[in-house]
Amino acid sequence: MNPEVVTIGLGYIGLPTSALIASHETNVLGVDINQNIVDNINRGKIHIIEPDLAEIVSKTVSNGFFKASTKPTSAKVYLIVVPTPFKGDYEPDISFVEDATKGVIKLLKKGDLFIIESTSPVGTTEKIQQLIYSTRPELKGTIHIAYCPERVLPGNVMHELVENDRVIGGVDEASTQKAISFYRKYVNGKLHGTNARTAEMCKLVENSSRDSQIAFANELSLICDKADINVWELISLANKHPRVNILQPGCGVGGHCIAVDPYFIVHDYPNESKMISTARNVNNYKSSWCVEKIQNEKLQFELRHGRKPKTALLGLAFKPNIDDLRESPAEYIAQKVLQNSNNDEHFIVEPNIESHSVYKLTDYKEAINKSDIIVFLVAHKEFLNFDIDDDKILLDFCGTMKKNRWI
Ligand code: SAJ
Repeated sequence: MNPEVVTIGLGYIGLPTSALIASHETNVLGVDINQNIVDNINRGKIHIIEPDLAEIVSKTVSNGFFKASTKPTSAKVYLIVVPTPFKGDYEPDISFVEDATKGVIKLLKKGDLFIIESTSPVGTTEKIQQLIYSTRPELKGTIHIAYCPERVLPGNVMHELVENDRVIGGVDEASTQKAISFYRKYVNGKLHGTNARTAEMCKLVENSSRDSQIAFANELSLICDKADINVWELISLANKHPRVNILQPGCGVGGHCIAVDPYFIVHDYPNESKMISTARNVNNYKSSWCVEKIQNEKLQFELRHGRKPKTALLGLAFKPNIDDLRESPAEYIAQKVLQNSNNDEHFIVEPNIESHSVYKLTDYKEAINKSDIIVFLVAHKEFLNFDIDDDKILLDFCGTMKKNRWI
């Protein structure tokens, strides 16, 4: 196959993006360092759970438009969709983006389009431009380089990839326009052109904004707990105001985006990002607060009944109705609660995964029936409107029941 598009990274975003492009009868070569992922995709199978993705991958692989490999080959468009983790002390690590770039530098030729989608600190695209031109100076000014962050919601990726607006920032105007005309073939949403630095910051700001808004809701939940006010009712009433839209408190903020991206700003602009950094701290603190509430309730039960309670911890994923445990506050809470305590005092429940590397999972109905204390960590659909005996103690940190004493 002579691919028109090479995507580097076949994860939560790279794989759906590759499949979408291939579904438009464009030859796509998806590249990943993991041989198992590559083999799996070439058999038409997928390694992540995402609605509608399996069908599109199976179809595009079987009709020959989508192929996977561990090595890139020459193409017209290169999309970098690899992770950008931290080194320690929340210092962004762009080495995967650099390595992916190094892997295609020798393949680049005049007229090619090189796009980074990976969430990146401001200035990354310019650094990568330097990297390309320092290795291949003869290409200077002849290729197009742009940054276009993904902004899809896990669980709704195939729809949002097509329908969401995109922000596209080139290292120069010609690059911006070339990238816009590329995405126009696959995206129905509006395509907004800007420069690379603004596009990079835009991605970080979107998720920092959501993190700050969730922090506000989480802070309210702490205040309401002290003030003996039902925070769910309070928020629903405040939101009746035409210009107020408060989000929902939870057991913390997880996932590989909102709990992570704000640090890209805080690390690079520590003196200017006080609010963004405080929001992170509030959301992290909310998880520790939940651990304390659970420990406290277990202790009180023991004092009252002269025996240790059985406790059901409901949900491990980072948000409702998904199987993704990345940066999950619920998993963190379970780990803390189980530390130094007897495992058979607890039932761990996660209906969206079959098994966990550390915990034995229990069916939610069994866990609820057999427990004295029921802790709602994630508002999975299975847990909603579930009738629970009055004699059980409920700790609802995610608003499943909306009426309990704790939030
Ligand atoms: N959460 C709350 N209360 C709320 C909403 C969410 O506590 O009212 C929690 C969730 O339980 C979860 C975390 O926040 O732990 C994040 O969940 P989410 O649904 O807000 O977002 P993600 O991480 O699944 O996806 C986000 C999205 N960004 C925004 O909505 C601004 C998505 O569009 C991005 O593409 C994605 O991050 C990403 O890849 O950056």
